[in-house]
Amino acid sequence: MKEQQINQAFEYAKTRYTELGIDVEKALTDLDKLSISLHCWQADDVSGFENGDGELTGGIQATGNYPGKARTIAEVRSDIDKAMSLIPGEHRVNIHAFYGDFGGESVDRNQIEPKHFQSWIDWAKEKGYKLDFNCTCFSHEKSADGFTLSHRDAEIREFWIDHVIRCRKIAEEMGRQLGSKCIHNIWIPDGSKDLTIDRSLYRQNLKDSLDKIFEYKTNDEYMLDSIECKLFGIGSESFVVGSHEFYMGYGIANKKMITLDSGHFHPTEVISDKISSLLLFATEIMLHVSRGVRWDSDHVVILNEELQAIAQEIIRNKALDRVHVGLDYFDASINRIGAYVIGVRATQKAFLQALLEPIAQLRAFEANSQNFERLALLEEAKSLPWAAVYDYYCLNKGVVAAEAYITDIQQYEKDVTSKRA
Ligand code: RNT
Ligand code: ZN
Repeated sequence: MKEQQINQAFEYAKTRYTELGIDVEKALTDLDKLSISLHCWQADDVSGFENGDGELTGGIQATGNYPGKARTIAEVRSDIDKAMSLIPGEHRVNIHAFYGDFGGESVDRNQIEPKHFQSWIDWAKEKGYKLDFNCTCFSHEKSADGFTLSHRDAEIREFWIDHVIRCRKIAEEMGRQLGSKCIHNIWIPDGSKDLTIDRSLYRQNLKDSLDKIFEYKTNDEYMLDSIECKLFGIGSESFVVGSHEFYMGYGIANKKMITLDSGHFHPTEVISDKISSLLLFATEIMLHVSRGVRWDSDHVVILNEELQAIAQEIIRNKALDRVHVGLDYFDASINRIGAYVIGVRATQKAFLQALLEPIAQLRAFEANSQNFERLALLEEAKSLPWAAVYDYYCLNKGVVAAEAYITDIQQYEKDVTSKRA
């Protein structure tokens, strides 16, 4: 698409939105505030860089064997840089503990320290990214039987408590050095394939472990804690210790942020409808935007109805500054850099659509019980020229507009990823 074309289409879009009382420039300023946390684990199928066998366990799976997966930290960073160059705006990178820069040494999870993440911090500083962080309580011999913080064995629980506290300290250091609060998210795989009798024992253990973890007080200028629930995983179909009720209760009672992952509920249950409830009781929330398909919770994010609903709920609630948006999916069957770019651009488009909604008019219809009018305007809003506004946003940010990123990624594949054995 030519620059002139983009500008012309934008001018038309602006006129159209103005007719509806919508300020396009304001929408663009707001969109620019949406800093999306890009998960580092799409680049290498959640393998990490420890010295082990790298087998992914914990009820999550990256299926597919598309060539070109990142094999080193340098390759992950290069792929993320490439993806970032095709995404307008300023964003964050979400790192997992097993992506530490261990320099070829075996460093167990209860030995990691901020120094193992200094090269990530330096890279982020250089590129202008902010960082988020996660403890890694899976793909490890001490999680092999499916339990970590809720384990029956106190020694195993202690190991993981130690790991998570270390991770919170690392997150604190990331936030301090980068001058932006780092969110440390706790997700554990704990659960079982089949009927479990003593559910309360595991949940009591998890509660006690979390209490111990949070006894270490971090500086909340530098980091924020979040906890993530799940309904079921692969191999933990019948019981998951950290259910929605568990973390919702724990988070509200202990003032910890709750992470809602869009793939972590019953296939017909959506997180968009949880946002307005949660925001009444929590100051901030974290999202793992994903796309569940049947049994899988982690397909590449696309511009579907639920993504649009998530964005609408945040914008209609004026909660852009209270909801942290991160992505979480891993598709090993397509070009992995392409997977990043598709997901982030889809998320931005959903937010832009929401920012361009004729909300005042819709609210007025609703208050007047004009429900036909409300539905009709919602339908019309879907086909307003928001895409022209997104193209213009890309152009303004010096990023290729529309489908042009496809050839860019093909070129990177040709030059870089296809050469990886
Ligand atoms: C797993 C959770 C969790 C992970 C990452 C790798 O179901 O969604 O957030 O995807 O920690
Ligand atoms: Zn998640």
